[in-house]
Amino acid sequence: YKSHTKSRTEKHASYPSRYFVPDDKIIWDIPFDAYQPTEFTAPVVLDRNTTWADPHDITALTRVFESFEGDVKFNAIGVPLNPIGRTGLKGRGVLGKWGANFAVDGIVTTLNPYSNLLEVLTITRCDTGETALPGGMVDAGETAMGTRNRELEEEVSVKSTDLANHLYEETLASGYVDDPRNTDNAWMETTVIHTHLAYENASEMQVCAGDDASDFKWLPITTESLSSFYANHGLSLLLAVKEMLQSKSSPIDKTITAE
Ligand code: RP5
Ligand code: MG
Ligand code: MG
Repeated sequence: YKSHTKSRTEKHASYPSRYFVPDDKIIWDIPFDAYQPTEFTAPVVLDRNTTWADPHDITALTRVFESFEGDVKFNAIGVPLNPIGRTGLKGRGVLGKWGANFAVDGIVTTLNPYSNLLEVLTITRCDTGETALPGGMVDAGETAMGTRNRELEEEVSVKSTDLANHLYEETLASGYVDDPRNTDNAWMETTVIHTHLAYENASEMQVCAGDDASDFKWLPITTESLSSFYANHGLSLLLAVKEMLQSKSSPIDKTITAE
């Protein structure tokens, strides 16, 4: 199944410890009688003035629960269940929405002619200090491209006009994110948009970190760098690069690959 490791083992700085979920006890259909996850929903999520959060009383919610992972399952009292399985924590943690919390991530790549390596524009996340793709939550009524453009502007000062002359652009299959903030009842799902630029355009862009990014970096894509990303962003990046290299409209000579 989908990568579901950080959702079970890592935790946000403010989270209590997760109840240990072994590999063979992830899926809900497998009985796990001893399972007693701690309930945790961050005070900011419970605050009535937090506009981006659902009411804590789930019966007061009228919206339909949507997910890229298919029909949402519910427990006996109508609380949505993580589509991949147990995380060792119930409640919403720091996530505002019950069920799926939708985000969009932007992959911006270029081929560095000096190193002959593909490079990706990454941020350092303020919350965990990890290298990540720039991205963020979808605002009400926003399209995926709208979120991508807004988040790139907020986090790395990249404007959609900087990307207009791309050599290649593709939206990847949307789905579950193995995010350390996930719980049994609230989880991240994302849509990834990949844009590949000519080196002359990428190197001329004025990049600057802001909002929930403390730094940025054009990172060479290597086996090592892919394994150090936040959540499953390294895996998303690998799939995006593969898709680009295999596509009919690939801007890159097939003999050149990421290391
Ligand atoms: C991840 O959290 C998504 O892939 C996206 O990168 C990010 C969105 O949350 P914030 O950056 O707004 O914290 O699951
Ligand atoms: Mg953001
Ligand atoms: Mg963000």
